[in-house]
Amino acid sequence: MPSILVIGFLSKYTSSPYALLYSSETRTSLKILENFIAPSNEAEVRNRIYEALKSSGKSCNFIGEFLQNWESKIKLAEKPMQQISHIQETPVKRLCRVHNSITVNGQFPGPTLEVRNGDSLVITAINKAQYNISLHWHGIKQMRNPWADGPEYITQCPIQPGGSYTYRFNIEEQEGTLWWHAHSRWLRATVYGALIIRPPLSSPHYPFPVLPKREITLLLGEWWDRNPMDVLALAQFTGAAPNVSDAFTINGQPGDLYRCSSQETLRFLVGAGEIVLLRVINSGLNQELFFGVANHKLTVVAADASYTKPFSTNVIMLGPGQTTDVLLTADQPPAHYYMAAHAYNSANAPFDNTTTTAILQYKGAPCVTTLQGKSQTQRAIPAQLPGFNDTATAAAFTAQMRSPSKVEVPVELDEDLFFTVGLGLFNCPTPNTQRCQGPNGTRFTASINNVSFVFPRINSIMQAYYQGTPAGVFTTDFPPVPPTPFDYTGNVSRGLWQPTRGTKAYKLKYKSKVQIILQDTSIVTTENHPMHLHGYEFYVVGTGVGNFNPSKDTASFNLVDPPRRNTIGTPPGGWVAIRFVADNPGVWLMHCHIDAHIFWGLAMVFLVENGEGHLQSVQSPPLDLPRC
Ligand SMILES: [Cu+2]
Repeated sequence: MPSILVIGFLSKYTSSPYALLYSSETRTSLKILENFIAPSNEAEVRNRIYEALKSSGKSCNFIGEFLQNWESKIKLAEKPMQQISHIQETPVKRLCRVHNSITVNGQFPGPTLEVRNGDSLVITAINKAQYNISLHWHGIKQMRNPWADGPEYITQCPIQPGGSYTYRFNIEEQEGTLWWHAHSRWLRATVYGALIIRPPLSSPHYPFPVLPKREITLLLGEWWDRNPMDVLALAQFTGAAPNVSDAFTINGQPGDLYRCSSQETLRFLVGAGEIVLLRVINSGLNQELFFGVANHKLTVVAADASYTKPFSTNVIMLGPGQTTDVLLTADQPPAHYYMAAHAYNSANAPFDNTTTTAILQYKGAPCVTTLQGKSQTQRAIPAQLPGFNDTATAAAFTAQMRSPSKVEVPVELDEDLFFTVGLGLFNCPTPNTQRCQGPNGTRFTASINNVSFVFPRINSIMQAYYQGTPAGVFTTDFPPVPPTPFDYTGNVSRGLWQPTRGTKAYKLKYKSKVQIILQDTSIVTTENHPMHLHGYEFYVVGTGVGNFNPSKDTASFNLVDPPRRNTIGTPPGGWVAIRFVADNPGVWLMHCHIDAHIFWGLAMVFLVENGEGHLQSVQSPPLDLPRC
């Protein structure tokens, strides 16, 4: 007979979630988990209950019985729609130290938004922190509604301390895994969470070859053992590269391979033979990541909230901003298996070479008996990940992405844009001073088509455009091609390493058909730059190494079933071609999702003009839109 009944439920929508467990042995109820942080989904809640039972001294066999009989009865409380986001300082202990991290509702990572295609969301962000902040709903198209997109000084002024702003937007024709994060300097290091869009109730099934019994959301993050805003401020002062992170995390937890972490390593329970949908999100700031699960194949079924033609792989690679949904079949002997992520480092630059882990635990995984006669769980089986610089594996993985069937890709182009994407160095009048600690006494910078983007301060670009007051905020002379053509991936003359600064937008006519070649450069270093376009999804029609050659490379484009994404990496020392129809009027940021690069200027803005009439024009701004 099981001796524990779950009589209370966890709610992810209260500030101090808890579970009540009733013990028929002692006829007492046990309130646990009062201090636990961020119950983002049921699997995690089950895991936390398991951990609480373990630390309450129950034997492995007892816990096994509990899992077998009762674990499936634990359910999260039904939602009210998440409505209020209190942005506040919260003590978070990682790597043996407590930091006052900026969080949403005291949770790290922040609450998961679980919605359906067609839902309308109303989310009030109340800023109780000491920093200006804004929130971005990464991958949501925000049709005609740039006001809810979030990047500070692009579509809104940031929410000042003490202020609030209500984001109102609809989910239109989108399903899958997205996420939300702060879009203000480096605050997204701790202000982020998953945004899961399920199919509508009218047709609730996933279009997968097999249907999952469980879903597990994995937010891969980066942790600094100091205030990330100070890391950024130091780099901005010195001009050198910012310090790399001290840990990677899975749902906020570094896992077994870091100091003071293994007690809290996340465990996700799975029954033998079950099919699990893993929603993997790279919410890290600066690092592309390889992810894999020991001894398990992964079947990719979606990326960036677009379904893909299923394919099998041992490992996936995600740049910051990207998401990948995979199906995993629990077809291995009952045991504990590591789920792990570490860097894919494409650049010639320092990086965090640590590995984050969580554990996939089979129900019925055998207990072992220690010499002292205690029962305990087995060690987890390690995951095999590619080498840190294994570009071949990263490229082979990305190359397999396809849309499920034939899609409508723009063929006749109205705009044929060629953007160089890369780093640079600003020379200093007096090299090697405190403010010039970059290579050879310079300051790091980055640019697209030799323009290093400067975020405006007096107004957001969207507000200035809407009000007809662009002067002093932005200009519309962003170049469609590099001002000086050069051998982009060759040995670039030092005279081309220094871009100009500017806040330049590129105008697009409503419904124009756009192609952009994103060409990485070898200035300072070649690198995978995960380029993210706000307000759109685009088709990735081609990619290659070296310099893009239109006469040769265009012929190899996939115009039949290319994958649809919102973030795509330039191969290091190569190019990637994307296409979309500019049917969403407004001001939309395109930028590298490596935060170390965006503040150096690796960004630009598209200004998509209104079409005809109300339904092809930007909506009116909400009354509570923050002012600068
Ligand atoms: Cu970049």
